[in-house]
Amino acid sequence: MTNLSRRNALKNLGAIMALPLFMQTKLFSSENAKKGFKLITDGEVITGAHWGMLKLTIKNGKIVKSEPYEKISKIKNPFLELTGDLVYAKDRIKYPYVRKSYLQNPDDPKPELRGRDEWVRVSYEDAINLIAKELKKTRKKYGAEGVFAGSYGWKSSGNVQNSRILLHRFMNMTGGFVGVLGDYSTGASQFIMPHVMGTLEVYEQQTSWPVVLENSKVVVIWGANPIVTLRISWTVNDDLGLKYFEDLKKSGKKIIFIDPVKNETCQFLDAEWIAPNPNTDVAMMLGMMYELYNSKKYDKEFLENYCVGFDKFLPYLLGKNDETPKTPEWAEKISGVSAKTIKELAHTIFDNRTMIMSGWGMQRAHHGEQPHWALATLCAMTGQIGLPGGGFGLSYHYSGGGVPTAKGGVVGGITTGSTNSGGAEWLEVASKYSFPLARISDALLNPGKTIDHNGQKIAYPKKIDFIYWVGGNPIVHHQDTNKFLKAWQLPRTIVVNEIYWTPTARLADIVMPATTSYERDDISMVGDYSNIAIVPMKQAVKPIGESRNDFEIFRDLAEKFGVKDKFDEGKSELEWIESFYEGAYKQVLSMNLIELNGVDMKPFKEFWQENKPVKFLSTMESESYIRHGDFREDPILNPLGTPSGLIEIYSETIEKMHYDDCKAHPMWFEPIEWLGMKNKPAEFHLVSSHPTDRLHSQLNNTSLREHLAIANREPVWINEDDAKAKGIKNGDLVRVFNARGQILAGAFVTKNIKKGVLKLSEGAWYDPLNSSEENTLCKNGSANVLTIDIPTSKLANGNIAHTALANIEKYSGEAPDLTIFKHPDPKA
Ligand code: PGD
Repeated sequence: MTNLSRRNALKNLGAIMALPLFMQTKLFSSENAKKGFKLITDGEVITGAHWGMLKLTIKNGKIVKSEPYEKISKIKNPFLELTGDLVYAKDRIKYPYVRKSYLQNPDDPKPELRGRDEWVRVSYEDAINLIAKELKKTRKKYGAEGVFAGSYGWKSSGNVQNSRILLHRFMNMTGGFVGVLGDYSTGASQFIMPHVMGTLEVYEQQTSWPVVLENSKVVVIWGANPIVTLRISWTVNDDLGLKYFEDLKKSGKKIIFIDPVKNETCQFLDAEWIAPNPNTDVAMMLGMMYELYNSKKYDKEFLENYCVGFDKFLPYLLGKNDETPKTPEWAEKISGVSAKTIKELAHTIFDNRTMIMSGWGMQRAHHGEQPHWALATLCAMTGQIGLPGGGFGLSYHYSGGGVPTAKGGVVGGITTGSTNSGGAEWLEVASKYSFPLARISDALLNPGKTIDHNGQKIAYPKKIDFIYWVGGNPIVHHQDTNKFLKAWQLPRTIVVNEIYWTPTARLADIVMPATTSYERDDISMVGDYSNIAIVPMKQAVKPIGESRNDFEIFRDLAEKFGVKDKFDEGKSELEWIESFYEGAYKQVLSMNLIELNGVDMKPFKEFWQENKPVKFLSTMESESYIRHGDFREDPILNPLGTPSGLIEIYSETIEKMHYDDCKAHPMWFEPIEWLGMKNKPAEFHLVSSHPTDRLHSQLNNTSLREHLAIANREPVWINEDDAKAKGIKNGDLVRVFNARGQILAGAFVTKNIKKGVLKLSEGAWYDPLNSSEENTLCKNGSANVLTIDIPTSKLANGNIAHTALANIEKYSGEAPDLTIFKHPDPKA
């Protein structure tokens, strides 16, 4: 931002500050703050979402059409057409609401009535005052330790309206909060892989697709569904990940697919399907390693020069200490995959240049630290890590991993403001009390408890009395919903900024109406790994009802704490966007890319007015990128970030932790529930994969649900033989249940799932039949009602969503109506 525009902004602010808060907010969201840019009421607006760049057609100020700005792959992405559904959804939260008992007496708010109490509509100003007052009260009584604002979730794209960061920014500047460690996606791998490979691996650029397409002879996709998951990205989807999977299909390479479910990707690629029992991949990998060792097909030189600890792992593999050699026959008994197939697979990946692309589902399981560690060990034995098209990659299924990175400008984003805005001390508080995200129920139910985590001891906060959640849906995303609901009753205050009346919003005390990203201005990069473009995310329509941008809500709250100036640094939302854009523009100018690469990038005003993305080109270097290629070339000059600088098959760091559930080398551990266990508590293994027709729980309230629901519920996949044995027919309403809970679902009878396995995607909105009754039936089919809430191990404390047994039966009762998509305020 130029000095002049900053001075002007400050001058304007001086005048604005004299106005009452309500009017200030109005002014900020009005044309004045838009520096002369007008809302397009008839025409086209370009914007972006997790599912890609969008072209919206606007008529009379309403969105009448939503389509891809451009489509690179031929794989259809129906999410791109749903913008109208999202903006004009019947269950939009249009006004601030407070739960009646909370409003009557915030000191005795009857938390047990959450989800059942009446909602009272209040003015925006009253809601802001109430949040500020109660937050101050909590902080005074319990300090930063009393306020949880870890607030995890996939929110919406956009670098300014990043709701979680804005929440943290506000909390940091006003007294601190309890945060979290890790995430749900890669809770186990992001803690184990730094011990093994020295980096997270799960969020790193992969060997580039052109290198894979040119060099890999075989591609193994192990536990992933890229055709589905690549329809979304954390920033704005570049569609290139899908395009490369199309190229893979066309290449005619041998593709092997390992998954209990023959999912959309396996079907699309027409791949060879190997179906292990859920949670038994490590046993399969060990069987393959045994076979390689036994047939002397392993790269001794690689193990000696690039790895440590194979010698210490070998006795385990050969069964020297536990009298259990991990033979393919041993693996067959556990995984249900024949020893013959395991042996063949081992030879195939050794004899051919093979890229093993693994998803993250297998690490969202009990002992989820083991699969990716075992995979790294297997690939170390083949000696292909760091070779073109060989080794393993843990991010090809996510946000376009492997799509070559472009050379261009990168737009910045709003920060937590902790370093330059006087928040450092609070950051310390936040980090002191932060706990592993997936332990949230445990932390609420066991205040002050000390747990082990990655070699450290962590004490939970002594009293979390205030929760502020934005951009996430924890009632749906967290494991063991019935347990979580008990934990959720403990804090005195729960505030949620939401767009829709999600299950989480319904279980709050104060609900702030948030705009969708189509009702506000923002900016984003396109392609998490490719950085292929900058997309203007221009406001398309006026905010619905009294909904506000998260930026406004937190700025107005900051005002109540006297830190508005620190919060917004004197800039309007558009000026923040401008400053981020200008940063990227400077980078492009300094690299002379306009002349050298023909990049069409102009100063901000023209860019914003032009309403089209700025595109960048990938480089030769990024197209030929080989993950760990430099390490392979010279492990002394380019060591890994592990203590030894090498791949740690045996980790002395982990050995020193003395954990019983994660030892110093990869191992097979029996999960707490699985098909091979004695005295199974239920008959089927339930996997709760990421959904085909949603982004987690987002889009469940759109017309897409109506097309894809079965019996008006979440579909549950069941093998045709299992269905026959249970008297279940395709389309039947079924009850899926275990000791933790029960849900209704619609049966999808198919041969594309292994016998004994059920698939129910995560993210269906929790819809209790009778919320005052314990373990009540979820009418819509939320998978987490059935999952287990224990940690992967003491090392990572990740979630174990994919470890759960459940029963299934045809539902004979009368089908109850769904209520979760209806507006809770009859007057609204
Ligand atoms: P979303 O549905 O994306 O799920 O859990 P997550 O909470 O991220 O929730 C985002 C919410 O943010 C939505 O309700 C949306 O309306 C709201 N929102 C969107 N934009 C904005 C905004 O601008 N402002 C505000 N205030 N709100 C906004 C996902 C989580 O689920 C993840 S990441 C994973 S990997 C886990 N996966 C599994 C799994 O595999 N299996 C099971 N059983 N459970 C899982 N849970 C986890």
